[in-house]
Amino acid sequence: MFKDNRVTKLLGVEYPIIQGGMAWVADADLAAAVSNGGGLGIIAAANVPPDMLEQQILRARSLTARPFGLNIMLLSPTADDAIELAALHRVPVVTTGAGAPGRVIERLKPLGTIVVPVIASVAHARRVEKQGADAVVAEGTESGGHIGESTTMSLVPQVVDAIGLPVIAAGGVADGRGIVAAFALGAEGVQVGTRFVCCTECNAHPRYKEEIIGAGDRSTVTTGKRTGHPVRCLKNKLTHEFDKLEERLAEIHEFEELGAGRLRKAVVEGDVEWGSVMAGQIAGLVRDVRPAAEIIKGMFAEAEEVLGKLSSNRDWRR
Ligand code: TUI
Repeated sequence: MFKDNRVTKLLGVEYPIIQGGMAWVADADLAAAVSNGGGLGIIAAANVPPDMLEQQILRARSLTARPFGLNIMLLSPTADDAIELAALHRVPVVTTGAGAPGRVIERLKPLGTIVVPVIASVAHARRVEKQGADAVVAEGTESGGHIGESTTMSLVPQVVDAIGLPVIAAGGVADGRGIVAAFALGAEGVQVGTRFVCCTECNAHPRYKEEIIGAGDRSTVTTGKRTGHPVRCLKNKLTHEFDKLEERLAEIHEFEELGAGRLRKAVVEGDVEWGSVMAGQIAGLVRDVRPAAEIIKGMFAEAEEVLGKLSSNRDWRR
């Protein structure tokens, strides 16, 4: 049911699942593991200096013969360098986040690159369709990191009805039930972030993974709402400080100063108290660290099982 649709054809993958372009987390090792597992692995360009990003692209090529992608965070000061590296190395797929991807589409589409913007509203979905995007990731507010306001449940069907492009659902998907739910809303693929942080091949600090495994349904919080760039992460001492800024209606620069370097602190140094432990609301469902290929196979096997039980009216709960 899930393995042959517009998304698998477009991306040249076995399963319609792509890995979120998680800054500091999504390196060549993680991307290659996801691609080798039959999904689309993604290298995150945000915060990576151009020479290191080039090394990451070459490393991914050496670790997998399958397609992989590059995520370009449009607010990043090195976004234009990342676009040029994607062009130079003919990276098959580029996803974009946190902004308007017009310049990415203009530069890369003529080279045959598949461009898949991450969007958080119907208006933005319509705009990128007109600009020539190949598909969109509709990202609900359940997601980790920088988020929009709509939930996956309400965003996905509205985007599906508004555009003709394939829609990939993101936010709140970490198992087979989430895949079935996304497809029921009209999505033809899923983007998964938080679940892939807890895979064997992910180089995030072990304490980062442990925090996600220890999380429950109410463990995340949205920080920086006042800045216009809200970010979802696990509650800790840092988010408590952000709450205080929010309460006293602090200036934007105070948020920026408190937030500087915090994601690196969590992912690389493992400082899960004072670092920014970005994760989605579905963190509470993640219970173990397993190889990426196993996660992907398990998710789609469960999706088939759930679908079979739903259509035969049997109790599908575990
Ligand atoms: O980009 C993301 N998620 C991210 S980026 C990121 S890196 C970061 N590091 C430190 C502080 C803040 C961020 C962590 N997580 N997701 C894709 C996404 N894009 N979500 C929402 C949007 C979005 C928002 C507004 C896309 C477009 C947009 O406006 C477009 C327009 O045309 O105005």
